[in-house]
Amino acid sequence: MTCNRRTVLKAGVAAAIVATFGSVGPAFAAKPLVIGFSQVGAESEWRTANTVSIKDAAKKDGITLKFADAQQRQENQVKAIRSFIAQRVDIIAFSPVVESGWDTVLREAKAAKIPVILTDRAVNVTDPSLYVTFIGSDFIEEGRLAARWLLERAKKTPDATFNIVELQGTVGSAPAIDRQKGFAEIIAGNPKLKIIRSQTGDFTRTKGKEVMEAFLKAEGKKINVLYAHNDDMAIGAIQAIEEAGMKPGKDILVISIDGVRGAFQAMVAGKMNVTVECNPLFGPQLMQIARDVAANKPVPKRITVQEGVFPAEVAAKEFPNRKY
Ligand code: GZL
Repeated sequence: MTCNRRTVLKAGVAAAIVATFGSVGPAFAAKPLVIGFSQVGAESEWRTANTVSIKDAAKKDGITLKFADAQQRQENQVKAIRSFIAQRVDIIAFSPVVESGWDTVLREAKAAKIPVILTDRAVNVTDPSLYVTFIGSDFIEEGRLAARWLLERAKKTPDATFNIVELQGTVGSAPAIDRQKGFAEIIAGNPKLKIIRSQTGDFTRTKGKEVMEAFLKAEGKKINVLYAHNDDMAIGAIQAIEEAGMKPGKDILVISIDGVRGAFQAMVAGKMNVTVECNPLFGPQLMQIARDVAANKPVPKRITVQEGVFPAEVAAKEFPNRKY
């Protein structure tokens, strides 16, 4: 084909594209999806891994992520969501620091026709249409799994009674409410398993240590078991137990939730007995769901993340495979 004819052909194709799409240039580079994401904070190893998973997945997927860290304060999340609405993002996603107090701002998102995806933690709202779906773990089941491990362990010493102290997560948060519920459900009515103290450590190592120090001062050697709602509080408490001259994992059994690296290191060192996995690596799932929501595809109202239980006996073998 002569150069002249090729030029004429190209001009004809370009004219056809302009006639169809109105232009040849940017129309073909579809606008990237824009997600506004409000994260609880950076309070634990789990949270850090969750943030990395979400940011990496957005980058890999060519999605523009507007990320806001709320430093564990609800008012900062409300502000971030309002800013996302003002910026007309395509999707709002967030991990609500506590369950209640979201109706007003979610109604504003609905009025602005911006779909909302919940991740990690649930909300208590009067109108479930205020969010499209919730991706996260079953915290009640995590509490049950933690208690079932203790139930099995208790069978080995049929005459012993286990006095339990409980380090709860952030007051009013879904994981704290549900991990307490699930654990209590399994030990209910069992005279050998008794919770003698329960207090929030706000999911952080520092507060976990502080509260465990108070428990030890009040109850001392009466304590047989620590049930911590996350590994960071358990790791802080382990320090307090050692400073009190007791052996964590032996004098006081340590049961925890999350399955972060620090927990596996503690189990390999014989200072923690079991951790129930709570998988933070749902960044890729979130991006896929956001694309489906943006394309008006039907999505389930509840998407549960699968996870396991890791007793100390398997920690050394499992540790190299851990991804967070
Ligand atoms: C659970 C998540 C909790 C983790 C903590 O999905 O919300 O918050 O268990 C984190 O480590 O702080």
